[in-house]
Amino acid sequence: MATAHQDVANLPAKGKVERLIKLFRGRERALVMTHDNPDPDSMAAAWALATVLSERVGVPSEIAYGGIIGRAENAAFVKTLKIPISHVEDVDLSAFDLFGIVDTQQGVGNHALPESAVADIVIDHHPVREDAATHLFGDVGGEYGATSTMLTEYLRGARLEPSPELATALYYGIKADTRDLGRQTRDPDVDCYLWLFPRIDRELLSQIEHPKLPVRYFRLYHAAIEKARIYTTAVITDLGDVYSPDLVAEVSERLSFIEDTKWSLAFGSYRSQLFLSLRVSDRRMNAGRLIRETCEPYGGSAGGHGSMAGARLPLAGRKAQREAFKRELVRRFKEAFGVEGERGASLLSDEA
Ligand SMILES: [Mn+2]
Repeated sequence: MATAHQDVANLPAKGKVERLIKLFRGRERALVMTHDNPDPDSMAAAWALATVLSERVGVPSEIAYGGIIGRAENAAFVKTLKIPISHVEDVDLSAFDLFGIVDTQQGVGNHALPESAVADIVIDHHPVREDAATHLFGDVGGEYGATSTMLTEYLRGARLEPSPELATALYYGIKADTRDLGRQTRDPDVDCYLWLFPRIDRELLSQIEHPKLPVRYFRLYHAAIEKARIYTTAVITDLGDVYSPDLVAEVSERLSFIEDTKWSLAFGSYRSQLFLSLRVSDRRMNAGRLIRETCEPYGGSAGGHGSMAGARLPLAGRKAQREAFKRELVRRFKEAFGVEGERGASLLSDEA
């Protein structure tokens, strides 16, 4: 049986926009939500969807996020492009009669939409995690390296010319999610990237890509390198407390470049939650599945795809209990990486 999301996903972009108009014209006010601790792909996609809803569907739309925007590049992204995004705590949810979420799905749990509210619109490039047929409009999965690519197609289907700021946001969203079109990149990503390029503001882009960094950023990196352990093909590092959860992914990504490693795991705590980020450079492995299976028994939420994945888990108890919990997690991951029993070596000593 074809589900609603397959229906929509198979339509050309113009048909998707027409479907949005058919379903939602006449609604009063829309709120589009990113995933928590949003990355540029998520924010650009939300902004573009709000633009389509406002300009073509005729529903005034706003965008919001949960968690924090911590990475310097992401903070610069919001500031430089003047992205009109609010924190969900500053938003009166009862003022909206249309809800969308992008770059995640309702059941994944890493978004601030209350459980009582069902998203009317879900647009996400990650593999389908739930029956999107429960949403009036679900465009999920497909051949996309970024949700920003999907929304660029919507703009093109709607014949909407993006502002230089929105074009730059989408361009950077695609660039960041696909690591400069080198990771999980499909034809539509390249096509939209090229379509956006003449429309972006290159000076703004440069400001976003090369931001000033706070001192604590370098301290965090210092700790990350000091604590990293190398096990034959894996590197694992415990960041302790982090000042922003999205730095965990950044460190995991950076350490994944260490030669001869194919697994990189970083974790750090922020406000009684443990954030984990996994990078896998072996195409036969699936980071998303592995992190879900490994973290499942501990509650929280997990998600991702082939080469990158993340999870967050509740951290309870005293320091000793938390440390024991982290050791248990490391043991499980080492087993999954095939390096169980190895003592590992410090990244800073010659034995590594
Ligand atoms: Mn994405």
